[in-house]
Amino acid sequence: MSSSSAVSQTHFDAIVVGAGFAGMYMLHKLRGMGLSVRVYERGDGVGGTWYWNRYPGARCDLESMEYSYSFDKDLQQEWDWQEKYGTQPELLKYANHVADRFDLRRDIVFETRVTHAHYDARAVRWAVTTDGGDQVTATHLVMATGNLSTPQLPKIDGVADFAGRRFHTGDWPHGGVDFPGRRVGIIGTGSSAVQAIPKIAEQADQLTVFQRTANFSIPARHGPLDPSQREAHKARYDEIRSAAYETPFGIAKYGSPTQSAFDVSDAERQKIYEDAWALGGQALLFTFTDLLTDGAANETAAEFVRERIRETVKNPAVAELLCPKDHPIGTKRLCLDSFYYETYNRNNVNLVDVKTTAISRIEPHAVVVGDNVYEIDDLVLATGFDAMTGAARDIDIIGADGARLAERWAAGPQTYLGLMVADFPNMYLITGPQSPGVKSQMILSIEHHVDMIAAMIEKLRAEGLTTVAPEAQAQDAWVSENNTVAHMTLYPEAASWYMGANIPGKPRVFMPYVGGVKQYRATCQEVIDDNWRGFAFSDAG
Ligand code: NA7
Repeated sequence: MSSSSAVSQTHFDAIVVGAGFAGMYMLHKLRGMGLSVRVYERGDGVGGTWYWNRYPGARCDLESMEYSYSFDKDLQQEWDWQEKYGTQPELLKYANHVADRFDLRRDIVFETRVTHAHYDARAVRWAVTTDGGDQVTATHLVMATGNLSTPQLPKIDGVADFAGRRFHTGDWPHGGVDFPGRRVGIIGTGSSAVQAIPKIAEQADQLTVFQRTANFSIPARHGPLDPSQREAHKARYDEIRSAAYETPFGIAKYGSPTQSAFDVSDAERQKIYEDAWALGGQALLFTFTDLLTDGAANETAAEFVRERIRETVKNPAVAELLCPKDHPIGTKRLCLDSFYYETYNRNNVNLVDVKTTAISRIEPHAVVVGDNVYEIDDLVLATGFDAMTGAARDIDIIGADGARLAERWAAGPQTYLGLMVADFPNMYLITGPQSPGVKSQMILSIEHHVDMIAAMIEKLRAEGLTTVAPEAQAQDAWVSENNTVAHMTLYPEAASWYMGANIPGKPRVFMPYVGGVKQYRATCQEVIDDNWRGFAFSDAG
């Protein structure tokens, strides 16, 4: 909880919504500039995604040496990651370490959800209301609300009436859950399920997986981080971080490929895929330039993975059901796993296709699919999130002249650089839609945005101005650029959460910027060098 002196204060230079990795660094940065800051966080601790997603097997799908803060050299030198890919407990420990190290908690109000944020043009202030009854104002409002933070219950009849234990992977009980002796049903086969299924299968009496869309998954090849490798990485940290800025996804390990899948012979291509598969992680997607732009090139990689599935899963019918055939590989988030496909060789695991026949209803003790009744004790919903726009739309945000964010975004998000929204002065998004965010090393993108937001606030201060907001024209051009770039790729072909396709009724618009981190950063730098082209800085007071 915040200190009592902070609690009694009612006006702040900035309010930050969310104390995940974005909110924590924003707080630190603004405090360092001498601003008064209050952070509201709905959990009772820091860490965001890593606070909520505590399901068995939860891990980051990017390697820890890269998926970590770079803003403080001492922090990155003193922290010793133990595993190649951070586990949820390790990532949460890191988040808490950062909160302690920079004394962040004194400005964070936990277990409090922001419900309303209304801009008062006359006062040049945001009025913010919380579910805890706080009514405070701030000159700047920063949405550090995350991209995957609004868990979705599936719209299936009876889901609310399930009488056994019911869990969502994105809101998992803090004490953990034991499954021995239980018949468990899990709905969903996205990244969360792919990580959880092997772990739950090891414990449960019986695990039934309800699969609507088969996803591509690649072995992560996790393991402990060799201390000598860790030290070697640390010795070159600055160089590696800088190299990451020059890559498409902000990941130094995966640089830009240089040749087309058809520049090599079939045998050479096969060998390249085999090497990438042996290496594990996302390497396979970075083998050729055209995997995400050319359907035929993509199909070579997709079929390679299907062959691995058929090789691994002993029952040919189950293997075929697990082979993704309705979207190009990489156009939905590529899953990384540890023995996911192998799990289907266990005799306590059953795969049910709910694409051909959808789940009809959930009964108090069963999932019903057509004529089949699957009796279960526990129901795990690995059904994902209202991604990228859900958290911001959950808050009643009203900008200048009564503009409602939810209405402005009714046909899809509209932003300038994924950072700000026209008519919402002094409201900033960290890794908002139409920025690389989820299509990049998230912490790198968070740091980039936090630094840009801080620079805008600094500019206002230096020039004695009060408000900044994007110009409508600049925003329209960016939205259009975002769509153009997306449609040069295969991404829009998949019914993914990137497209809003997992939420009934949500507009189908491709939301992340996929022109790459390098290009995005170059564009932002040009904007800044051109005196923040497209942003209107003014003295509204
Ligand atoms: P995802 O990737 O959105 O996966 C959700 C899964 O749940 C997916 O397989 C969905 O099938 C399935 N789903 C959702 N609703 C239903 C219904 N009604 N019936 C059957 N199946 C359903 O969420 P995750 O939590 O796994 O991962 C989110 C991100 O977190 C991930 O990309 C990483 O970045 C980390 P569908 O594909 O829609 O047919």
